[in-house]
Amino acid sequence: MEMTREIENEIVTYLFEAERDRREVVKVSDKYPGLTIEKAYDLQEELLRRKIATGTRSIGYKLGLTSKAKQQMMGVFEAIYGELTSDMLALEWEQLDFNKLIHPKAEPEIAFFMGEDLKGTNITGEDVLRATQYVAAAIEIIDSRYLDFKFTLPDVVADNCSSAKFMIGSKMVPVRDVNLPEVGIVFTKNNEVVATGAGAAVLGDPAVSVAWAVNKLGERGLGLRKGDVILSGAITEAFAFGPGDTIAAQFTGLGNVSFSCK
Ligand code: 0L1
Ligand code: MG
Repeated sequence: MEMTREIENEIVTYLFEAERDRREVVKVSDKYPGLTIEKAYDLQEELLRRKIATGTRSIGYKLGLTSKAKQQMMGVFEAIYGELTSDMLALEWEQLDFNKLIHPKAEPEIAFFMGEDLKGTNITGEDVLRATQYVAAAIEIIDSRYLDFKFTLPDVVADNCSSAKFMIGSKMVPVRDVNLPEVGIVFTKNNEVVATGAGAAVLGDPAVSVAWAVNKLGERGLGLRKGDVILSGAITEAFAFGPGDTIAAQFTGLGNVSFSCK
């Protein structure tokens, strides 16, 4: 079936309302099996325009499926990217409200803060390091709008890569002061270690991961802007949490970041 403008609008409304109403929905590809990745990125951009019309701001991007384990699990060979908006930024000292989410999971990531614009289709990890001002510890909360977190690659891209919330630790570190692949991380839930990892879990080097996103954005005429925040992609698997849980991540050289859920 041809993906007409009308169908595109219908899908964007479906995903926008599922997120707004905190509702799990049947994945888009069940009704539109011909949905391609490229078309899914068009839908993601349109979803962002809808959100911006409600008053939120675009503040950067996030990477998804950056670990070999997650790519293998989904049978894909490529990462994906989604959009970060100002309403997604959660504060460490405010409890996260479970009632405003569907079935959230938390994962530790490294946040990049851009000191310069960066755009192109041949960008390297070294270019990313040159354009980055600071890096910081981060936790991303993913919350797929699809039933049971089950989807195809185009589905998850259209759903803005399951993005929901993120929080950033208070320590901003100049990017040249840290060896990103070697950053060690201990992830805990209610003071129990649930996973450990290293920055290298993100496509071998988190800066290479960000470069991948810049090149992908470049193919669509987009790029990073000075002041943008970029989440590198998860260093460990994601863990489900609920009311009463506290999640924390300790990063060597980048400090800690944590939140609790009510
Ligand atoms: O941030 C992520 O890695 C999520 C990407 C989408 C896949 C998922 O929801 O697990
Ligand atoms: Mg993530």
